[in-house]
Amino acid sequence: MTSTEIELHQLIPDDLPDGIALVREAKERAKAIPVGRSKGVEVRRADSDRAFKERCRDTGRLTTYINLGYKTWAETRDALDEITAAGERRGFTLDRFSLVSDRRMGLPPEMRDEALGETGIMMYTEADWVGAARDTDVEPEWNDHGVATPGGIATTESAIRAGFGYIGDFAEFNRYSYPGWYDDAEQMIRGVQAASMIAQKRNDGVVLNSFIEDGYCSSFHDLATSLGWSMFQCYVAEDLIGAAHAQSYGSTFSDPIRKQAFGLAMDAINVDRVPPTFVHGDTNGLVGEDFDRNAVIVAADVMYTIARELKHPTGAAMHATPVSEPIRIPTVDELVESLVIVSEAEKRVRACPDIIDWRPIYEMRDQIIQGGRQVFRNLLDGLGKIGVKTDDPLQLMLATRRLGAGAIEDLFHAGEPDSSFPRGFKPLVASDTLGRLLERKSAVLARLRVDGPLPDLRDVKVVTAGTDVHEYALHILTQALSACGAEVINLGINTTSPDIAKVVVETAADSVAVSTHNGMALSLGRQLKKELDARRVNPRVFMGGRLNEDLEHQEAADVRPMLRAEGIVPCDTVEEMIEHLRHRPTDTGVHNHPIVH
Ligand code: B12
Repeated sequence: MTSTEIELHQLIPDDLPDGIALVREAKERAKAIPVGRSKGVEVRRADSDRAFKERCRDTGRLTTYINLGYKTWAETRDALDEITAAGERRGFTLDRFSLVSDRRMGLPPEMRDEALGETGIMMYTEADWVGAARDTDVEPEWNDHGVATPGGIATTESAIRAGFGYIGDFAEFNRYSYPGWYDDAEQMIRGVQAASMIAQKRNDGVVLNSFIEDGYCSSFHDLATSLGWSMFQCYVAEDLIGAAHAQSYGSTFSDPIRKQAFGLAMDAINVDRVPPTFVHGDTNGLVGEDFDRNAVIVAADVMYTIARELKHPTGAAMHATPVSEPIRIPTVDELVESLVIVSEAEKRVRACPDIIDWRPIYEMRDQIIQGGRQVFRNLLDGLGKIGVKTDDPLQLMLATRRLGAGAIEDLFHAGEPDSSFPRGFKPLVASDTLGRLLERKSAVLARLRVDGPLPDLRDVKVVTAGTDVHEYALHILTQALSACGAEVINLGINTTSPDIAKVVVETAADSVAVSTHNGMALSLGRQLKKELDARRVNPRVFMGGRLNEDLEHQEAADVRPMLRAEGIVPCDTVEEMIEHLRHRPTDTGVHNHPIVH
């Protein structure tokens, strides 16, 4: 695809309101919203969370951060109390936490009850919001399912009133979707309005937050594209909307040189020097249940970040990923362990600050910056040529959302053409995401080939779908099934059970493969079976990802046995599903072929 093949009406509907006027009006309305003050800011005798972070940056004090994904504010507060008490005993300080929310928080309040509950917190009342800001000294921030969502205006107002200093996640505008909500233009309109409300509070120290890997940056194959995209986000958030905008990164980086080089490149484009909220620990490099191995990966990762932060301070808080990350929301003990790792790592790095040779890191930083500038120019010029108004934040947000991460990188990348790479160009600085995808795909294919040629699935017609934002497994799944000759109808990420069932009928597929990660696998499986039954089709149903759910007497329970009882085949690996298909088992208790009446 080239940008000349894209027509403006595919990206921008005729009746889209003027984004510039939308910003102005939302700022005007936001004047009436009072800005709260958190207890953390008071205790630290700062004017705002941002001012506190700037002070830490300028005085060389490192701060710490955790994600907290429990169900209610009461549960979260108790966990925070336990963690801070452990800190007093074990010699660490926790400075800030993010409330990792249930995806339903992204829906307008009146739609939240209808959607399936997932992992994460629900803020039910204003008292919950005020509690998060006032019941604890630890500074709260709001990221997921906030600003850039259909329910973003209500969430943003509650967060401002309560005294949250960093409110996000602006980066989610381009990818996050919400069950039952199909109007992407309206979602972007609300996103622009919510971001503008935060922009209006700029002089009160309120910051619009982006965690770039929640958005497109977790999909790009080149770090130059990620930097160019981050420059684009700055352009929209700062230049066009007028917000103080912070961008954090880190979860998809495993290689320390790439990670620190990218961090320095992000610092170089941070012209207003707004402290990023955190540098996230590596989450993608941790695998399985070998927590000892994960602890070493986590410690090494955070040591390099600490070294970079001490040498080139940005004000970002340090985050070590809990060792149980691949499996579930961490327990309090696992969070405490992550903070002990940060505090020990800090001591060790401070004791030998010159242990790192920074030259290759600076060299890579410069390559990323140069490529990033080119991507940013390509992107704005390209959108302009299609006819998108490049000074209108709403048009830019909607157009790039409709294009998608893959097309953006295909069209506007910086590297030279090279068909041996998946996107047809050679990345200037390949991302770890690309490395991992290639590695995982070839590992799966190698395992499938172990007894000879790839299994022959030419008579299989399968609908594949992801139910949330996680895309890597779906990618590997579809590639492996296609390599075996199956006909794959891939619905992509963010699909719902009715979408899937509808396509099964339309395509007369004999199998369905669903990848789901957000902690509602049983409800989802049952809902999907119901939708299929209602349409009187009976394909084989496979599910994989994180097959857990909070049940009445057990949190994050393994629901695989219950899925089996529903006639669904739970799979830990792609190979397992292919094995089933190869042997055409009937042990699922379902017919092999759809019955369409
Ligand atoms: C990367 C990641 C993200 C990225 C996704 C980026 C992207 N572009 O895809 C980002 C940062 C955006 C993200 C967001 C969220 N994430 Co996340 N994420 C992960 C992470 C680190 C890796 C998952 C992954 O892709 N692994 C690589 C793939 C290849 O491996 P896999 O998923 O295990 O899949 C393999 C097998 O399971 C199997 N498989 C998977 N699906 C299927 C399907 C079939 C049919 C078959 C046969 C096999 C199969 O085959 C695959 C290949 O071997 C995990 C933690 C971890 N280290 O695993 C958390 C994790 C999955 N995320 C989690 C959560 C909660 C979320 C959020 C809901 C947080 C929030 N409240 O906002 C959001 C999702 C919001 C939304 N809108 O949906 C939780 C899930 C918790 C749980 N269920 O108990 C995890 C476990 C982290 C944690 N410990 O809390 N996440």
